[in-house]
Amino acid sequence: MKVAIVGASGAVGQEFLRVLEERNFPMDELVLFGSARSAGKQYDFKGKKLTVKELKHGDDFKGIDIALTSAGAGISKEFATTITKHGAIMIDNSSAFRYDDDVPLVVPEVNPEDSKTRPRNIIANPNCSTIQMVVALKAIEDLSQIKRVRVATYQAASGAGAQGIAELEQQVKEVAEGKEATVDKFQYQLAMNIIPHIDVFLENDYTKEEMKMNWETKKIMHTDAEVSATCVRIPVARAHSEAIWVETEQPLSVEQVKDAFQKTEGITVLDNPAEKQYPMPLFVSGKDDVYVGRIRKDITDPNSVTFWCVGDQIKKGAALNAVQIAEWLIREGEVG
Ligand code: 11C
Repeated sequence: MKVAIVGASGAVGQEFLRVLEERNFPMDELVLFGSARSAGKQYDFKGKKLTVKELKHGDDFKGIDIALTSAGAGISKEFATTITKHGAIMIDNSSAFRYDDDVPLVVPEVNPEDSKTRPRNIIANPNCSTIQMVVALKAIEDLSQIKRVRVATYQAASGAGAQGIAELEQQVKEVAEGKEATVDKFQYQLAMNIIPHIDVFLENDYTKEEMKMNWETKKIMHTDAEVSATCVRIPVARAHSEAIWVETEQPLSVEQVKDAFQKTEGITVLDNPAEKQYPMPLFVSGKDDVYVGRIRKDITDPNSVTFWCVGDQIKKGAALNAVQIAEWLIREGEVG
């Protein structure tokens, strides 16, 4: 088993290295690719130094079984053929192919079987805010069909990559020192602020990030249920939080929903308000699971429940989900 990481120097690329090592991913060789700027950089993996090779058109992917790619949609589109032409399966973290009918969009806890039909040898990893939500929604959908979802997100700076985290850290220092904050990656100063604007605005006045949650949930869960999202950037480093309201065909009790969450692999329930126990980004950062809490009936509608959901954006929201897809492919004999 030979694995490649494309975009090895980025926040997700670096997390791929950590996740593969942490999970002792079954492989014989790992090859790192990056831009001309990253080429030559060295990273530790299992006690060895690996050097980043420049991503070029050619035959460098001959012999690669799985390529984990996270270098932006433009690079994914430009290099997809180069990466897959010798048989490598490309598990792509960008938005380049998510809405293509011939590319499965996969969250292993929800629709792993979709990975089997991949005519272009590409599997897309969903947007981070969608991934953590659908892991929780699947547990509810298995109890009663979901009719509609409303969600407000509280998204970390890491969604804008390593530079997003660095900018937030710099702004926090600048603000503490009474200086003007440096603004580059985000639309406004994020420290001491929140910004209700992620990605571009579309014709329906939702942002693309908000519509991704709608489009991707439908594709992953094979549902017509509409998702109405408001996506907000908050001054947190690397875990996204979401307040989610779910309307189901049949009314569900809090106990039913909690029990379903508890039985779902990949979910940790942290829900004891009396003891001030609920998920928070500070404590979920670096964790594999999606954490849920504040589970309660929606007082506006007997057929709705509402809960709070937190997941590490770089881990389950990106690198870990892609690696779990790869692990599933190996388990099912789809590769190797
Ligand atoms: C954010 N969700 O938090 C975005 C980052 O489509 O993969 C991931 C964008 C994507 O800014």
